[in-house]
Amino acid sequence: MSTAIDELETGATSAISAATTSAALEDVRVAVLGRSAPLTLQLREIGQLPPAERGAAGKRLNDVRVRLEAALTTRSEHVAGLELEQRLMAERVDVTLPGAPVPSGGLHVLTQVRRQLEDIFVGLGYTVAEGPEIELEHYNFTALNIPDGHPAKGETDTLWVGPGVCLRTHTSPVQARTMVAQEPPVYVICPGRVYRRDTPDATHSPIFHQIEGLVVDRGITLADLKGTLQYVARRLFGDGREIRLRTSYFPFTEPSVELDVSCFLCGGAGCGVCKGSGWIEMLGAGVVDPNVLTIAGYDPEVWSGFAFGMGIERIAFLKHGFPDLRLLYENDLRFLEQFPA
Ligand code: 2NM
Repeated sequence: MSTAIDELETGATSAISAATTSAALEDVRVAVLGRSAPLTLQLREIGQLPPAERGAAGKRLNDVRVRLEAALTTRSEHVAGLELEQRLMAERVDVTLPGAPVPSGGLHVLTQVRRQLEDIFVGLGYTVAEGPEIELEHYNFTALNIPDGHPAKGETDTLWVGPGVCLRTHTSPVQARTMVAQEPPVYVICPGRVYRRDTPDATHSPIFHQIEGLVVDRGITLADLKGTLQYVARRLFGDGREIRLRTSYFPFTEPSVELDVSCFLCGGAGCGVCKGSGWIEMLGAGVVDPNVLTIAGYDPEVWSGFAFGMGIERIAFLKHGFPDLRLLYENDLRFLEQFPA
């Protein structure tokens, strides 16, 4: 019996050491110390032994049991440590790995062109002024020498909000307000959204964007306008560009001109973009009409100025050559992503 118990203990001890998972160790525990384990059965049968043998046999079996329980506890702690280590290895996170990419937005191509224009003029010493999009008739028309009955004031071109109040049809009213608010010299540009009664198509939009500029100082002439805008055209479209002025008409300037820039595609030889002329219209401009200065409270005998206005959409179109203005407003990423910034 002594030998059998020794063998049982040896076998149980090595089964305990061999278990490498807590599940396997639990199976061993049931097999070694469970209700139907040999050791348990033997302990239960001690009562059957002759009374003289009971004490020694009971102590012997119980010692084995205590040692096996201790071995199970020790092994169980070891296995728990192993399992924790395995889990930590399996669940390890490499915090140095790059994260999932987050797509980042960019500036709309109109914003890019507007800022480029602002940078050019700020570099020349101009300041940037803004004003209301809902404008008084006075600043949108009257102060700009646009008389009652002028077609631009009519229902067909202007969106009237109420009597004497409209959505501004250009950013010139910001310049009219600037003149009222400050004494010359004035070097200002006015970027912003403007509104006209137009049916949208590839080249028209009822809402578009302008940058207008105004200079008022002593001795300003058409030559200052020409030199300034030649510099701007070359900054925008490249050093090789030429400009030309064609006579035009605006109510607020006299003389008035339209400024063409030599075609960026053919360089002036004539192509599809410039429709064979070699020139592309870039903006309107002129020497500020003395009436406009007078309405603003400036003495036209002392001060003179030039002004100009351009469509930002048009400049963006001339720079990038896309086929349809409406692409600028549809927010189709396939279009917008072609102008990363
Ligand atoms: C243009 C063309 C020519 C212009 C004039 C003024 C003001 F306020 F000084 F009278 N602002 N903008 C102007 C002149 C605008 O746009 C085609």
